[in-house]
Amino acid sequence: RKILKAATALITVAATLGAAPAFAEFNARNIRVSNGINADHPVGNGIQAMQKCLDEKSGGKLKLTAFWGGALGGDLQATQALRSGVQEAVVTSSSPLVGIVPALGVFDLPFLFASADEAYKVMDGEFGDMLNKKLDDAGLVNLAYWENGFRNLSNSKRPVTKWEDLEGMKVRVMQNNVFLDTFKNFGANATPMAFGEVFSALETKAIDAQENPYVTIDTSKFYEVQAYVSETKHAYTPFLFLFSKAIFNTYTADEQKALRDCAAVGRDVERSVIADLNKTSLEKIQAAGVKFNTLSPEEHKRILEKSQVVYEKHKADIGPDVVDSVQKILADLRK
Ligand code: TF8
Repeated sequence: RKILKAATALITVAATLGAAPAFAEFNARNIRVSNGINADHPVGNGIQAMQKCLDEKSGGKLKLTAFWGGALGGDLQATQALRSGVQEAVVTSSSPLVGIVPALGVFDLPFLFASADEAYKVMDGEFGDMLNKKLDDAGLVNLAYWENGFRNLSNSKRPVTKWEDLEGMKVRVMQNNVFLDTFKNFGANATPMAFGEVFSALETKAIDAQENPYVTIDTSKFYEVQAYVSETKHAYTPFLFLFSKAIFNTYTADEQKALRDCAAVGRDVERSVIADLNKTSLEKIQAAGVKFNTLSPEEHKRILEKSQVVYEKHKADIGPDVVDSVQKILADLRK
């Protein structure tokens, strides 16, 4: 009888353990998140929201520690650290990673997306999942597609109202062949350069121009060393919230799920802060004396058409199926 009693007690304990403790499957984890941009970029708001969500789900066990301004290295360097399992996470543009996953180059194609909404539908749907599989094969778990956003051109020379204005302009581009060819095709003197070097290259006039979303021109202070900003919206760049697959695989299923779910919560906050800040950032840039112009609809159409050669040139590298697939999704969305 004693044995029976003991056994029953044990079963009761086991049942209680199995049912209750919400935080049983969470271990204390310190997750370093590398960022090339600065803490006041909306990614900062996204990470705060993600942390709050993780606190609730993990009882404070999963902790994000964000590093800013490329303190842990640039996009590519940090991503390689994830692949070799020495660093947990990075928020990076997709563009510098095309050497690892060529299909990511699809996002670099000029004028691919006409609106942020189109980009969200493509990234958050099956197409985004398909690219996530390719990232996974390369040792990278993409928790969610965050936003870098629509890119605009700033320079120290002249207003750019038509593509001929770019003739001979020294434009810094990301280390990415689609961007390189897009700007070469306009007649610019395109120079690939890591993001961390851009501010001083603009300041010393080693380069004339760079292109990034308004929010980055604001938070990375490029407006201090530029005289003109032109709304070109020539490309939309996603941010990927990447996790080291080697490290992710050592986490429990609950931890993995919490990270994915909370990365989506952070994504929504980050995107909405960008939507608000786009306007405020542009106002701040103009208030600092930078002259602003948009492109006329006719010129926008002309530039878009001139850029189609870049699609032809890079389709084979990106993967013809990948390019065809995104174009089909976009055509359906535009019906
Ligand atoms: C670029 C990108 C960067 C981001 C950031 C470093 O121009 O747009 O702003 O990738 O994370 O290099």
